[in-house]
Amino acid sequence: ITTLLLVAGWAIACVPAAARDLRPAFLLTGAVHRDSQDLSGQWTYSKDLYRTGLTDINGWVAKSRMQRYRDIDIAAEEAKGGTGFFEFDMDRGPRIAVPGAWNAAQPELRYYDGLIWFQRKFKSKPLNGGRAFLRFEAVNYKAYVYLNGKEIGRHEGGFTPFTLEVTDALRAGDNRLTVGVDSTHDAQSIPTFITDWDLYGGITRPVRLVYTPATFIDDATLNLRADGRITGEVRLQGPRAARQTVTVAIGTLATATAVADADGRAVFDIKAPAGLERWSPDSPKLYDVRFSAASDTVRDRMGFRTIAVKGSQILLNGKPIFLRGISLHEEEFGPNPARNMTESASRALLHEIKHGLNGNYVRLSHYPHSEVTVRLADEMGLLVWSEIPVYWTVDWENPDVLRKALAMQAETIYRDRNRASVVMWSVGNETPVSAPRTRFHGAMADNVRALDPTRLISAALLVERRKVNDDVDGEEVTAIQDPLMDKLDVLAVNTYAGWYGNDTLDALPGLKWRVPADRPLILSEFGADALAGYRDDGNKKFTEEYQAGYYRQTLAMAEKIPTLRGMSPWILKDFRSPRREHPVIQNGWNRKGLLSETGVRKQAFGVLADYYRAKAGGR
Ligand code: GCB
Repeated sequence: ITTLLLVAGWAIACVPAAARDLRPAFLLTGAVHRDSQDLSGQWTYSKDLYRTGLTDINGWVAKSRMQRYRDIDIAAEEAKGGTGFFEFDMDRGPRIAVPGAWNAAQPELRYYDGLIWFQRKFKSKPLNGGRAFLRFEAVNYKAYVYLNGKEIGRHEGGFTPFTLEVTDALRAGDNRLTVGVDSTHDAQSIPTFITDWDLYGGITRPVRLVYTPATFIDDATLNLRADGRITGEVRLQGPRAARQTVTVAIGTLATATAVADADGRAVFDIKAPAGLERWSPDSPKLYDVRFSAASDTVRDRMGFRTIAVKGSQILLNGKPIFLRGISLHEEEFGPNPARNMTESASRALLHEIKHGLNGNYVRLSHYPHSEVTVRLADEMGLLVWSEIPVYWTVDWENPDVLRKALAMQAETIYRDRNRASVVMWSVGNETPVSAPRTRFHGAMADNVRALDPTRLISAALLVERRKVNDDVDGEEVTAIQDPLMDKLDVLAVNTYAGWYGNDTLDALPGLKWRVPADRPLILSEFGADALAGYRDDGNKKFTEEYQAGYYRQTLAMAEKIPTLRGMSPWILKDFRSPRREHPVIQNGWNRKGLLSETGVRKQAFGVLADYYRAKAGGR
């Protein structure tokens, strides 16, 4: 039924808000390791600001002349002469690199916000009784997918993968894939149109044609639990899915088998093998894990670790840990980022965190980052905070919006729950407290807990400055006044005292914090803009000296919060934001990076690196 609905309407629209099981119709876990064809490369495109390719006015405008997805050789039709005519031709359109955001591709597309059609022709191999799927890692923000002139599915949400079956629509030989991408955000999208980062429309992550046998492993997951057992599940799809024997092998350490139920679901609950090395940032051990059933095998590289909270401590593999982190947007180094996270781009960024800053943690803000980044975090040893863009303003009372958020959250969890690096799911960023908003986040937190009970839940909350008359008599304190705290494992706050507002830097270490004594707190953000190379004596905002001073004083303040268990200051590098239009300093860039957009270190980089070196015990 889900498949039928998926074809008929929006992939996310078919899931009731109350449903716990938000499993997408197909996951294709481990797709990168499967028999597949990468459709990256040069595609052609056609702008469609008035949405003529989708809008059908009485059947005539769109149908006859403007439907970019028609499977038709326009040049050949025109050569015939006669009365037929077309106002598009995807075969002869301009070229653009996929994956990548269109904003970086052409000056005329820098601030284009709307619908663009993309086309890629490709040859496929014969299926011989097998099945084929198109897997998109991300399309920002809505996608309309057609293969050989037939609609095969739609998706909403700019940062999560979706998989559409094309077994019946695919031709052995030449195929025409057309994707309409609409970057428009509105009051009901997630995020809404109000953010602090670039629009970045397009097919921003790889697209793959994946081949599977008729019965295949769609999902396979394993997790180490605190009690030392490894639990997980495998889900088969296809005519022979029921009652298959499923085998899992963890490197050469252990193998186990389980028998699938009538729905093709097999459950594992095994003792962790003796000699299993725990994954950690210091020792990011990964195992080659293989799941086999019917004639299919799925492999993954997986680490095993536990994460928990005890009192005010965060425990990794049972031991207290301090999160030495930084926040990161998905933007590669360079003056014109295209949000095209290649392995080398991502490695360069994570390398700065791990080895430049002496970090062990990264906040992947404000949305799920590329799969390549999360896999590299596993490989390089960085703990990850993962979030979806439920950010600032959201239409809290709209059940459709909640449904989108829950579906997006589920897509993220299903994508990344085999990544040892991911230790925390965040359910929101800086959303002003109100009853409808807290209900919304509460539903999200319950959803996360149901989908993945093994990881921690957090949210980046706002702090309040207020006067109190009890224990800190008459003094102003910085406090969290948010009922959402009850749903979270780790409290997190964004604080900008000394940047926004009128506090002097000298006042920061003296600010009094009042936070729960028995719960871990992390500073999910603090930061200040500085233009690389703009120097002064330290009193002027936007200079490197001011930013460095701000870091020194904020870190001094942080040292006085007894329950502080980590931080991810804002932000590793300058990033594009159309809301930042100071004509001397910003010109479309948020300058809170410790690195300039091209990777030049500002003074504050050294301040944080020294602090983290000391925290890590001088290593
Ligand atoms: C915040 C937001 C972040 C902004 C940052 C800023 O609190 O979470 O998205 O970019 O502040 O620079 O103001």
